[in-house]
Amino acid sequence: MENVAVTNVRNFTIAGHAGSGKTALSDPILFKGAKVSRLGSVYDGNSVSNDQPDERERQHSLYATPLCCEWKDHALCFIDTPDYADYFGDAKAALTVCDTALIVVNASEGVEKGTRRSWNAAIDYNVTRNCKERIGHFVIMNGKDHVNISQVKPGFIAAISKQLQEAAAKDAADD
Ligand SMILES: Nc1nc2c(ncn2[C@@H]2O[C@H](COP(=O)(O)OP(=O)(O)OP(=O)(O)O)[C@@H](O)[C@H]2O)c(=O)[nH]1
Ligand SMILES: [Mg+2]
Repeated sequence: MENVAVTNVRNFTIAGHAGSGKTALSDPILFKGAKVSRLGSVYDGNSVSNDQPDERERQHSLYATPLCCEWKDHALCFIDTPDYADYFGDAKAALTVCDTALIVVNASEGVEKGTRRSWNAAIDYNVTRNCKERIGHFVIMNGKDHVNISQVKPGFIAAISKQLQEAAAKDAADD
């Protein structure tokens, strides 16, 4: 990590609805980045991110967990966040300190309450404000093995983006 140029540091927050697979995305990133030698699993209770006893017991993230690894001359510094209502404050805090938000969406469920909440928080906290490239927010489609992939392609991401933009506009109008 100490040999990585500052310009090659990427930081992002992983947010989204509970159970959409935020932690299940975090563990393989660490594994692929050779930070850990064994792939962690929420289900098996050995996730790197869900490392607290109450997280392991409930199989849900309850705290924001900062993680890091290297990937192709880049440092990936990221935060896996909870969507559990009482703990969403940690997700908000994480979104205030990152350049980019990755919003994980379950392919079979589409936009859910927590998806909207995370998306809106990323906008509220203007996540891209410190990022010179203005990378913005990414939507990650997860759980593709749960659905017939031909059902979600083509246009799934475009449809999700449209739904999120409409939801953000509606939520703003309701405020
Ligand atoms: N089959 C399948 N299971 C998945 C996938 N992604 C996640 N899961 C499983 O779904 C469950 C929930 O995944 P998590 O990664 O804990 O979800 P999360 O978004 O971190 O949930 P919270 O921490 O509660 O907000 C776990 O048992 C995962 O193993 C996927 O793409 N396919
Ligand atoms: Mg989690």
